[in-house]
Amino acid sequence: MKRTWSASAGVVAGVFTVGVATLLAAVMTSAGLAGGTPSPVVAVGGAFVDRTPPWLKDFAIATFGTHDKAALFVGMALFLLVVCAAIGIAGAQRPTAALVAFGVLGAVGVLAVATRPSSNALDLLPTIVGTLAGLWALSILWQRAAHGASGTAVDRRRFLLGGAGFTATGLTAATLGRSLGQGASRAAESRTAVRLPRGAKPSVIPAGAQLPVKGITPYVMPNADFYRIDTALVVPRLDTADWSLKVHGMVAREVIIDWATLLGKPMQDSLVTLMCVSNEVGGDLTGNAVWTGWPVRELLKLAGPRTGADMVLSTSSDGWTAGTPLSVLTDDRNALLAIAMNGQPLPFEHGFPVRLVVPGLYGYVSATKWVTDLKVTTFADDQGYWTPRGWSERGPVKTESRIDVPRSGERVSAGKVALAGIAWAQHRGVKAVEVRVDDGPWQPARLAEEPTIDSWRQWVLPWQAVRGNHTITVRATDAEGVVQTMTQAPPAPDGATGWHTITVNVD
Ligand SMILES: Nc1nc2c(c(=O)[nH]1)N[C@H]1C(S)=C(S)[C@@H](COP(=O)(O)O)O[C@H]1N2
Ligand SMILES: [Mo]
Repeated sequence: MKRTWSASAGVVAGVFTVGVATLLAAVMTSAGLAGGTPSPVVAVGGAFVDRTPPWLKDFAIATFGTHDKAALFVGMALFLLVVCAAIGIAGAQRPTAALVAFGVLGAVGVLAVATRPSSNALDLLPTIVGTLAGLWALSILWQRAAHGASGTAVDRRRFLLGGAGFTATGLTAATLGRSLGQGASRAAESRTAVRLPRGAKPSVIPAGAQLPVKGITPYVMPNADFYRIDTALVVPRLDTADWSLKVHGMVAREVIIDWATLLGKPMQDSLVTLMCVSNEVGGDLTGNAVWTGWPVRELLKLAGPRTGADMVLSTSSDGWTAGTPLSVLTDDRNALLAIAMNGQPLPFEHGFPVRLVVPGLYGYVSATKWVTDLKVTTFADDQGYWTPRGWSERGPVKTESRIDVPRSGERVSAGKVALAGIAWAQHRGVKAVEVRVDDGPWQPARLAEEPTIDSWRQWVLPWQAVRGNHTITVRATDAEGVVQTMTQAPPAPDGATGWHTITVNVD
């Protein structure tokens, strides 16, 4: 049997397995039969993401940006194809060993599904059925290959037909399964049906918060452009009818609040800049929006936190957690149970129907999307998702600033050029921004209005550009008078520091 024949038999069996399992998983999910993550591809990916060390996460975000999930799936597909080809080739000499190897591959998938949050026995079915289907395809193709590679044209045609049939079926099933999974129509309908209550205190954004500079980051980021970071390989699509949030742990009384009750609470608008701890100096993993929600301190007040508690562990529907200081959720800053983003129900990617938005803390310790559970506890007893993975237990946002205009490496014409960007020191506020050209003196930039200390602040400095290559550096000072440190630190464990520097070409 020719090598390419046996290798392609392995690959085809792999494609067939994934297709069958994906379709079955999607059907079960839409029928409401799944508890956790029945798709082996999503489960293996999720298990991988949960075990990603900080350096690899940094590398992935630095290299692929917000396409890191697509990159992971491509990587997994390539890995699977290579392993399946190898199994196919081995099968030419040792079919039993190869079948066992294929079974082991399936067992890895089953294990991944079984260890995902809230998985049940039924979730294992798609991977098991898919693996059996793959084994069946493999043995059929091997038989035909054994004849076809050396035999008559008829045998050859039978192998090719079989291979094409399994591949086409597998790919169709996978595509169908994916589109079924994304449909999640009940959730989409429930989002469309949301009538947002008017914010009791609508926040007015003064025109002066937005500087008239071409290319500057907009003061308020449109939802479609807002950065997205999370561990969810498939965006959770919850139906408001199924959503509830439970407050328990060190409380006087447990409280469960459902969607209708939450919607009846006095809502409030807050401008808050979210910031990812993985953001490099000069990076774009940050966004500012108007969030509408009910202050979480009001909900916590109903439950009555007991003395000694100092942390709230919030959990999402897909099992992700954040550990936030209780004091930050109960003080007078507006930490919200947010239901809207820039006047729209939360997009699914940003946590529909309800997420936490906490001014002053990085997202990984505060901004739980798809939030369904609040446990009042202590830092001594509980940890958020990223803490055992090498990230700091506490995550206050560090003072930073960024140059948006011109872009680094851009060519500009000599003469008057606007240098502009944003600076942030959430919940402290930005007092000053200074800019340095080459080795010149620090010059104070003009600051836009600051509607709230919880958001970033735009800055601009007119510059008389002269021919040549120039280095531009920016630094901010927070409202407490502390100047942004020049000491360079990587994102892990608690946020990058250093001055953002760009080079421009003036001609
Ligand atoms: N459920 C859930 N919520 C989450 C995360 C997550 O992985 N899962 N990631 C957090 C991190 S690290 C950040 S920076 C913010 C990003 O919010 P965004 O995607 O709406 O911009 O969400 C936070 N909330
Ligand atoms: Mo993050």
